[in-house]
Amino acid sequence: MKKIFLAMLAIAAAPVLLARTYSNLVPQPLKVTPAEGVFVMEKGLSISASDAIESEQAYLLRHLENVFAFDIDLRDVPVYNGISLKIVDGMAAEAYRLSVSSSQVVIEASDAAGIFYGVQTLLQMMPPAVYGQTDMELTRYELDAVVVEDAPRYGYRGTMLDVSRTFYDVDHVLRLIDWMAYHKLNRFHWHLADDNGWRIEIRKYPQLTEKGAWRGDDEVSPAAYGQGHDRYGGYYTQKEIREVVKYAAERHIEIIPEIDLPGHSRSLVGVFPEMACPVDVPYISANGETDNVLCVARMENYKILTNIFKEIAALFPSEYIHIGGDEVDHTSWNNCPHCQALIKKYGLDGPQELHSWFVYEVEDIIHKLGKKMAGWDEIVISDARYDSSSMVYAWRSVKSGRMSVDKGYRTVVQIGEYCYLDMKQSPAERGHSWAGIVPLSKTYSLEPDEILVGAPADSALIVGVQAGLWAELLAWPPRLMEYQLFPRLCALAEVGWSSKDARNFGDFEQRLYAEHFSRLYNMGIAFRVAPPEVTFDGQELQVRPPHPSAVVRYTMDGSAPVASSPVCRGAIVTDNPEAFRFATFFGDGLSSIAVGASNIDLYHYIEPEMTVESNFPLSENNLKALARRGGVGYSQRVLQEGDVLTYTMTAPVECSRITVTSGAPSSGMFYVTDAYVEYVTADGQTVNAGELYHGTLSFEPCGPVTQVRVVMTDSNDGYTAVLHGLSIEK
Ligand code: TNX
Repeated sequence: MKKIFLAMLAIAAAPVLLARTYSNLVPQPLKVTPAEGVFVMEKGLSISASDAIESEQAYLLRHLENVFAFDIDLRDVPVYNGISLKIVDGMAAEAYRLSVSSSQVVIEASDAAGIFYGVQTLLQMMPPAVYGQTDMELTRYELDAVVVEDAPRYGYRGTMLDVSRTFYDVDHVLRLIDWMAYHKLNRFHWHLADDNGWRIEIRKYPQLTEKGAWRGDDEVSPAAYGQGHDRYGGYYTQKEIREVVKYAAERHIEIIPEIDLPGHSRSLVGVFPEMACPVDVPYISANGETDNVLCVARMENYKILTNIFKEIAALFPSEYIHIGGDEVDHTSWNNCPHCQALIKKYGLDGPQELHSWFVYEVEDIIHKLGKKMAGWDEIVISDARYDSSSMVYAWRSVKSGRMSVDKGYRTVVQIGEYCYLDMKQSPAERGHSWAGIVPLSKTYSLEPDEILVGAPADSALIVGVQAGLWAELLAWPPRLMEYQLFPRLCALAEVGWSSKDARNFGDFEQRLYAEHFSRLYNMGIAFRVAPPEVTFDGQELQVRPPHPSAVVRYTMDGSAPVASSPVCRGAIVTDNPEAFRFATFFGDGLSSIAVGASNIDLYHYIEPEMTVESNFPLSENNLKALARRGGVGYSQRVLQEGDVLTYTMTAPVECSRITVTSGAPSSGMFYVTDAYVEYVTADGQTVNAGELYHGTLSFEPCGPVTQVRVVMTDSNDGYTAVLHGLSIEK
């Protein structure tokens, strides 16, 4: 007991006793040496910098202005009692030294990027309002004296955003670039074209954005991922792209554009169907798309790609262009006489080598434009030998990363089980789970050197790490992009920046809770807040907040807590534990998912006998499965208006609530987009229970129920719809 008490005291007391303005930096710097004294920031404060780093000087000024009531002078020569930004010789790329003494603050580096990162560290020593959301008018602020000597572990520290599946406008992208910069991330991988939207204006082919950027009933691509019958989409003009590139460069972020080929090309093939193989064999890609693969043997395609990449090369200063190369369905190639003839002509060993042949051709196009090629790790499955400058993004596994470095390629680590921020953060949350559940601790635990274990490859081939945010599940609910990115992106930033030895998850979490969450909040990010852990011990609900200072609120009626719900301040004695729900709150408006006690049944389900029928194709086994709670059935075609799924009870069922749900069990994809539910009562009444909302409807029947019908009112937007057995509560 005493030991536990002391340990608790240590956790609780440490930040109070030791907190300095430099205590909670993220990512953790290489070396922090405390010094004596404080630097007082007050009226008369100046920031000096030479012309070469004027932009960093202005950036620092803009942020400091968010907290100070007084004006700050800009100088080009250092003054006593000021902040000086200085370019000096002899430091590594991106490295900086930040010295705070009682007389001055000096940031030194050998390049502007280093100065910029020194500025970021200085901002983290300021009140979080420096990021601009909350009002602050300080007349005085004391910085604790310290020397921070810092340099990144990796030169490539990235974030990939898929803007094809969900479109993010320029404003969103610029905000993400700001958030990346605050975390010393320096590569933005812009996934600009995939099956579900072509997002970049190409002057030579205006059709690509006129048609390929939009989905909906009358568009070249039908809606996807639950967008129903809305027309949706968007694209960036070349003018906007230039603005974003410039904005990113000012924040030392390089943008690597990606056009995903030769699979994931539905938005291209939808506009130019002749770019696909001239065969009519159906296939469904890994993402549930059809007609999304380019023909390798159609030489005209390479001319079109050359024209497209020519414009892209001119827009992006990055030395790399990413050409995708992932998840190609081989069906059309296997059936295409031209592709088969090409295989024969060059003696290729099947579709995997045909894939490489395509990548060689595109690599050649990229080289002729003076750029280097990057691609997903499938491009190195075959024995192909691309140019040694080509860069591989390892995403499938640690093993595929090893394969890439073994073959001598520069490799970016974006391995799904750590880096895919579209994965769920806990089982009850939204997201994919094919690469597992990816909580914050999992992302933090990524050790890129792991891909070298058992293989004598050159560790310098690991150029860095990257977070990947795929967007097929991000259109709803609002701001899910931020929820998925943060705080996991903070963890990844630390993996990419901090030295291996400096990394400790407990310490990282402590810094997050003590200060970094407030920074994220002030950056305006709707980050994920972790729910409390709740258990029932037979008498009391035991509530463990995610961290000691977290605010947990609760309800007693099964509803999700809101900002005005009472605060939970300890254990709750109750004989009705099922009714309680808890959530963690942060600031104004951020809250976690609502949870109940994890060790009891929160709902009392009944499982009455029933039969299920449909007037659309569903297998016998699926129909049987749908007669049980938790059972799942996949429609064998796109649902249409007038399709009906009917659950018929063997005897009238008395219950308090019935919930109709749909969508793939793990991800929620392919839910029923347009339908209402009606039920029949024991006395023969038919009652309309309402429309499905994002594939779900819960209702309280007005009497014993004999039948429930799901009636489709329009066509669905996936090649299948995933239906579920009813959940019926006592
Ligand atoms: C795999 S990662 C994909 C994407 C999906 C993602 C979903 C990669 C190169 N391909 O097309 O969006 O999984 O997690």
